[in-house]
Amino acid sequence: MDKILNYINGEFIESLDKSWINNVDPSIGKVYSLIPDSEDKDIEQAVQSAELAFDNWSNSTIDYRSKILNNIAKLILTNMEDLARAESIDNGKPLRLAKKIDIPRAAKNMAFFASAIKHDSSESHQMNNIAINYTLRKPIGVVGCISPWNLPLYLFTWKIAPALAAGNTVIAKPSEVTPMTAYLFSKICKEAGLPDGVLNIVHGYGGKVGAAITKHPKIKAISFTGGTATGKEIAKVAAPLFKKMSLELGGKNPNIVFADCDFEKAVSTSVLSSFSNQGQICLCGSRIYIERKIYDKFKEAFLKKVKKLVVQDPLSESTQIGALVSEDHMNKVLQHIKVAKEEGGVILHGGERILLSGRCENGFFVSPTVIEGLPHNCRTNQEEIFGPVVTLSPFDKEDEVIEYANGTQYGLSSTVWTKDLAKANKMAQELKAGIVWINCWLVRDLRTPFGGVKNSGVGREGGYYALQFFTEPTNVCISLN
Ligand code: TXE
Repeated sequence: MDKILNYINGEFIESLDKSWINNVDPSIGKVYSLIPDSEDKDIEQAVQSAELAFDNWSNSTIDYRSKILNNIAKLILTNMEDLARAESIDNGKPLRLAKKIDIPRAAKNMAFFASAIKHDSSESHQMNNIAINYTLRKPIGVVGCISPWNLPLYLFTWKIAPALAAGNTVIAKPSEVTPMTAYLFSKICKEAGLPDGVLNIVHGYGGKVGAAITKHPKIKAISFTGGTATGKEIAKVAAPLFKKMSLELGGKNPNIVFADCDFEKAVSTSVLSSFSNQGQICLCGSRIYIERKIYDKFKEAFLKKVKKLVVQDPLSESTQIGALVSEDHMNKVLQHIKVAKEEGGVILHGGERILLSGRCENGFFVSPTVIEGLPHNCRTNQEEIFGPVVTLSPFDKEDEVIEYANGTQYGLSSTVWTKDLAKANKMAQELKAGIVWINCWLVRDLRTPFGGVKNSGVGREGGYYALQFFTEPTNVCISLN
């Protein structure tokens, strides 16, 4: 049985208690590896090594840090096949998706911030002949990065790259549900020449290791992606300790389709925004609002494509829908479908677990599910399901659909389909969301601000926003007299 190890002070070690957690392959429903069941004392060990490494790393040149991050990016691409296969086995996502999206984006995250740090700058403010101010931006110190299971290496590196580029040392925790690529990444970092102690990866349960990171007095900033409920827990602990927090939380994103849209593109992209990664992307458009006059036409065309989606062994090249990430999560999604039926929803397609034959006979597969006939304020349209489940609802007027779209606790992303760009820009003004895609979905420029409003989070990741988060500004004012 493979044993995943912590990466602390450049060493690959077990937890101090030498206890283990089972790691399950969701496509076959069986334990296939073990991860360290770490706790506070393992975090203490990691913080000590991060503290020791901080001076040299933070005082290193930008070119040096950039070179190391680029070495890591190149090694991720060199190890693409192994990393993609590991990600597919650990998460249940199609291997094709891991190869096309997850692993290339992890490399891109490292390369992007290797470049961004070389082009970063800070401002000065002149007070005529009285004084000149300049802003110093210094690394914070030891920072914590906690990431979820849906896009494991993609979101893990999305936090670690800017933290390291800015000169911080890092205590990082991947989800205990999908730890494998974080472990392989730690070996890549060692091979890339990252100095010992600069990055420390500690595996284990969120309530133990994640909580230990959040409360540790020497970890001065927390960058977290995960559920809104967990985000609240983290904020409760970190806020009184005056830690900086970046919280990327849940979403319940509206996908708004007007009659004057590019119909074919709206339908085909909506299939992707509904079911990519088994609907386990915080940016998925799980509430589809369709202008009434094309409702039936859209429903028919959408269902025709959904029915063709291949739910299969994630390692098979033809698979479009893989396994959900765990048995617990599958049961959570199936429970949401049960609630939808109780609320009066009509299941147009799917709605049940799929039992495959052969290798994946015990895997956690759920059919892509399409539901109509629900009011916008029911639980199914209010709560994040985070699985292959979408609802279809008609609307008549713009102000009506704006009210529906904004009518949840979340505000992460929205998608709008219309050829009338004046209308689209008016919608973007009125939608309460951190990201609005117009006639596209998941088109990502890493320089842009990434994050949500309301219960979808606090702060923004991406580009200089991330480098600002991982540094503290000091204003220096020099008299000119
Ligand atoms: O997230 P969790 P999970 C949503 C989605 C999903 C729900 C839970 O609804 O069902 O969140 O998913 C660590 N202190 N999203 O279980 O529990 C945990 O170990 C510190 C949306 O993955 O929030 C893991 O490493 N850390 C999201 C990380 O937090 C704690 C993507 C995320 O775990 C902790 C994923 C604690 N008390 C899920 N408890 C998005 N916006 O992309 C857990 N953790």
